Amino acid sequence: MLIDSVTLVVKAGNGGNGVATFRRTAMSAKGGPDGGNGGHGGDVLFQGSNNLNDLHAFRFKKAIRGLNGGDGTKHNGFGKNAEHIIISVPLGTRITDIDTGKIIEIDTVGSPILIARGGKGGFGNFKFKSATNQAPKNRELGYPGELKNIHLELRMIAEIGLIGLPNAGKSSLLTRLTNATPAIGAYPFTTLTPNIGMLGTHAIADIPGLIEGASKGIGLGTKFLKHIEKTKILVHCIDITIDDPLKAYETVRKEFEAYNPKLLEKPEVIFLNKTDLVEENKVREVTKLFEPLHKEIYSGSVLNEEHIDKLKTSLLTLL
Ligand SMILES: Nc1nc2c(ncn2[C@@H]2O[C@H](COP(=O)(O)OP(=O)(O)OP(=O)(O)O)[C@@H](O)[C@H]2O)c(=O)[nH]1
Ligand SMILES: [Mg+2]
Repeated sequence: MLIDSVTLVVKAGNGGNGVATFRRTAMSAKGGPDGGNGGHGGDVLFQGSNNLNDLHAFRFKKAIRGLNGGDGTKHNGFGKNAEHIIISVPLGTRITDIDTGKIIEIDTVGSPILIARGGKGGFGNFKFKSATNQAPKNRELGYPGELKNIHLELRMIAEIGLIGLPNAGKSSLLTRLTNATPAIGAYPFTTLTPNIGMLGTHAIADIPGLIEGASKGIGLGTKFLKHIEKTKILVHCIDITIDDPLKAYETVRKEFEAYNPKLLEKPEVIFLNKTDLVEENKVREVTKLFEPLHKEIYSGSVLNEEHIDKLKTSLLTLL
């Protein structure tokens, strides 16, 4: 299953404590202050990665903790600054700060982005020495690292989106175009969350079926349509065995329009599926119905290797 939404606590490392110590040597029984400063706590940063497909890695994670800075030592020894932690997330991850609402989109493999800053180290007593106070006993504790409550949501950047009514054969098609192994069932809403597969280096997303009224929350609603906002091509799967294939097409398009009319402008390939179940006549007839749309139309069966290869080639060419 694709894990596309997680909530996490991110706690940066605390600063190390400053210490209060005094020089004690054979020569000076009452030396001056020599307590060193604490080291800085480690930051927690997030960075986009090409090698991750989902938020799987965070499935059982509740919190990410940065490393604490080291405490200061005598002889004005400074505590060690903690190393920063860099967390990899897939491209297309949206990070929302739950408390402030601030949103960061990770869309490139760029430099790491700071999410929680480590705490400053505390000053040791050496730092407090002044003309009027030659033997300060005070020192600072380290400052706490920042704590952020965040929500990670994957807005997947699949290049191809498989769309259509429930039971049209989207998941079946995904298994034939890619190495993915989603559930396939002879009933609507087999797919409840998007599946993803790779055709070479191109990600293809199988989107749960849409039905009339999806934009009003009927069926699974349109919450998964966010996954196709950034796709380059849509493959609209249509079950050729149903009574009114053109109406099936229009139903899905209407829901797109209600969700985000921009989706209607995406290049769309029409795949009339399950041709093995009907007469050749019927295939010709239905294809004619779709011709006025001036889209690329393919017809075939997911059970037919030749048909799938043809579709594959044309998708790769389009990309
Ligand atoms: N005979 C035949 N059956 C097909 C073909 N494609 C899909 N099916 C069958 O149609 C049914 C639905 O297929 P799925 O791939 O689960 O359909 P889906 O569009 O992913 O459905 P949802 O996940 O419910 O939206 C399954 O029983 C498939 O075996 C085809 O080309 N020929
Ligand atoms: Mg499915």
